[in-house]
Amino acid sequence: MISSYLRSTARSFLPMVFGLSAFVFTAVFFTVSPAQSNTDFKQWVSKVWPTARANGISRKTFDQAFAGVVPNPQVLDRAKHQPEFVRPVWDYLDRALTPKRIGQGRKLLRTYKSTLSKLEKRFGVERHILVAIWGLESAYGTRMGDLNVIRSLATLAYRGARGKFGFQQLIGALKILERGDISVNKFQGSWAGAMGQTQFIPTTFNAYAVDIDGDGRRNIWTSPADALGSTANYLRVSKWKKGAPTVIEVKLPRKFRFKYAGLKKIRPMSKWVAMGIRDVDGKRLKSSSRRAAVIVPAGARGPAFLVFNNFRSILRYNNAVPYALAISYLAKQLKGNRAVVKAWPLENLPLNLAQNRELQQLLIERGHKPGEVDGKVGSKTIEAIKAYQQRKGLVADGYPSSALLDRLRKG
Ligand SMILES: [Ca+2]
Repeated sequence: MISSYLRSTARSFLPMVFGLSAFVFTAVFFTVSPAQSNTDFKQWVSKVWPTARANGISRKTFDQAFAGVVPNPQVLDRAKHQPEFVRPVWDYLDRALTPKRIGQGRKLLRTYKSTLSKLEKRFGVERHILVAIWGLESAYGTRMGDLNVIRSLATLAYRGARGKFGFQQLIGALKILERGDISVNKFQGSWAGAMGQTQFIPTTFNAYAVDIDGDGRRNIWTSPADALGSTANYLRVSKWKKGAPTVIEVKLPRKFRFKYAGLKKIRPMSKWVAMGIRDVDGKRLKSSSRRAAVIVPAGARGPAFLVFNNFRSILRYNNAVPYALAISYLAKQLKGNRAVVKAWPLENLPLNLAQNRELQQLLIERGHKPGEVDGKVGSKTIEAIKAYQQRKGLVADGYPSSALLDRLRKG
């Protein structure tokens, strides 16, 4: 998992998983007896009813949804779990862009050719991106999670550290049942309520899911047309632009100043071209007013990319740069284009959670402002690293390497 990168949107806080890894089952979770805790839970459910009713849920739907439902300890366990190690971006891409996933995607492009043509026209989103998201979210509909959605979300709302999220999604989930998009016995998803082939959370589903096959139900579980269409609709509202670039691997000039790199440092292509940025083969890029940012996800020694507005649309689906790179490159490879050219700096391993916290603490002690000491490397931490690197005359790429941590430790 790469959760230190993650601020998900379509799936909220849900970490990027390739299918469902085995749950670590905690046999003894509740400090009170299960019977007592189930009684408490029932009382809690009765307090959910007024809000549900106010949101248009019928008593019948409500009772059916909660019939036999008790808290799920597996869900709480997953919610508490914070991965200690950050997966390197190249490792993430390796797992995402397997020959198997690429091969299956190419086959499905042929199988769903007419549906995809229809979706391209209606939503203005290219087929390769839709299939790439399908491939990464649910391995093309083969790994969707088989937990009872109401049970998972009620558990999070009742006892989880993510109570507010759980409650909001629980009400969203009840609305889905009320509308009849799916029956209660087939209402399944991941531990955090990400559902079906698109892995939408209920509020995303309610806002953006669409019925493409025309049966009156928005079925992202077993209808690939509805799932692909719902993804297309979500990208459309995320301002996807058909025919526009997503990401281009580039070659930075030898003396590139890394203070210009970063997702938020958006400039027109004409500026980047004038700075001497070329495509990865060294060819001149087209100078235009199109806006882009330069990112170096593994630091100055790794590959560099120009990312465009469409890249941001993918980030709205799941706000993690490795995820957006994986989707972009899966789409490229489905199209027959090549993978990332420059070698990743494999020795440049990312720091783990505890090391990132230490790094942030040391940066604060040196007078920098990396934001909260939480082990998560966001834009504030990156900017603080850059400021420190600049002050020390280092290449200011903002990458939290172990060499950098060593240097900070020495003072
Ligand atoms: Ca349908």
